Amino acid sequence: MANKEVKKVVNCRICNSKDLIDVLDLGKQPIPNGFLSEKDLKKKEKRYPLAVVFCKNCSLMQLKYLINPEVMFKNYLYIPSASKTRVEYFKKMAEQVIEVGKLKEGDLVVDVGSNDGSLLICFRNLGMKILGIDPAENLATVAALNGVYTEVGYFDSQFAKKVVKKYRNAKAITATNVIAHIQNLHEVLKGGDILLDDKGIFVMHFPYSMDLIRDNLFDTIYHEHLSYFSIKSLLKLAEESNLEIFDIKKSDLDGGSLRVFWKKKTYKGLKVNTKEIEKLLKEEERFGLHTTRAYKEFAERVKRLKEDSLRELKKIKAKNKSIVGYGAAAKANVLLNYVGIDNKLVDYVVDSTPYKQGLFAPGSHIPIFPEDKIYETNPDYVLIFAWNFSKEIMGKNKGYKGKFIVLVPNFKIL
Ligand code: DWN
Repeated sequence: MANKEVKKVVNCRICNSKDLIDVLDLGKQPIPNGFLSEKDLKKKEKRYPLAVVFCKNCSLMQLKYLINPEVMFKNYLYIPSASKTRVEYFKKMAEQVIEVGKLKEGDLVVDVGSNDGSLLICFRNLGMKILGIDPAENLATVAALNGVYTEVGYFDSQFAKKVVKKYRNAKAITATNVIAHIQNLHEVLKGGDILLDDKGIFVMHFPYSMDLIRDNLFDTIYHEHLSYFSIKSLLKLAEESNLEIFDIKKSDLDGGSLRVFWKKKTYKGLKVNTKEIEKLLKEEERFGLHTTRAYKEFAERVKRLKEDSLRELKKIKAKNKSIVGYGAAAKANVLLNYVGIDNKLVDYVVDSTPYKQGLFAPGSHIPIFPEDKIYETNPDYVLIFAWNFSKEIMGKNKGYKGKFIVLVPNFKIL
């Protein structure tokens, strides 16, 4: 590879197969959370290839090209606490983990990819001891302000050994929207096995590939997300591990996610919900999620979505109407760059994250403002980029008199 920061994937990260089929190419894009300052705008922006392949053997959809995680995660601007809906989910997740894992007051919960500590705070409020693990130095500082201590680094078996030595085994490990960020999944499970108490549970939460494929959620494909999990691929991943999946629950967060519950194979205090897991696997088979056809059709729909969206937005502009964006999400940047939307079509984007305000979206260079800006300029249309939070966004902006639009799963005026 000419660019040393980019590595082409040759073997499937779960089953090692070379039978990887091209699915969708989203072109060369800047990293999705690579927001720019005014000074940065003068510099040449780095772009990296963004494409996905599908493993015919285990049905894991995955990125075709990987970039160095340090480029993406060392200084990270995304925080979950900017969205009320997500924090509500975290509260419920903490309650569920405590119930399923039969946790008691004072038990240790370790969150991998703990970010600003939002999930751990929910556990602390329920009487647990907490510890965060995250590679983002800037977020460890933010978490500390929330009273959450973070061990800075990437979670693997070595890191797990260090944590056990310094603290103790965890009664629960959580990992929300981070497993897809990690290159060596077998190492994550090894680390889980080391860190977990013999009667502990490891709970992972991430977007579900079946929802992504069915509903055209192509903008969740980006450099940070190396894997797009099907249940078939997860079961394959579990084969080599000392951990096993004992339950899987679906969640409607982010357009559809899975919550996957793991425990040590040796721990018999929790029953494996074989019936539910087999039911979910059958649903995938019925849908065709393990066939190349589903991915080819998805790619066709995404290409149409791009053409339709651009045409509709240009029609609006031709009538001299103004359009602004809502939610400078990572997925917003994928959509902007793939569809080819720039600051001539969208005047600005508003976002509740203080760290993003005053910056510019990578690639499109659209400026980011606090949410109130829409009441200053009263745009004709607000394009909701954070479609996963449409309800929350429309709910809190009842005073806005124009129209809301979404482009995913298809162009729609709401
Ligand atoms: O996995 C990941 C997910 C969970 O979070 C990441 N790799 C990165 C990130 O992706 P994202 O940026 O697409 O996530 P969100 O949570 O969908 O982003 C929503 C954005 O919208 C945030 O920047 C906050 C913003 N927002 C807002 O400005 N006002 C959100 C709501 C609900 C609002 O009312």
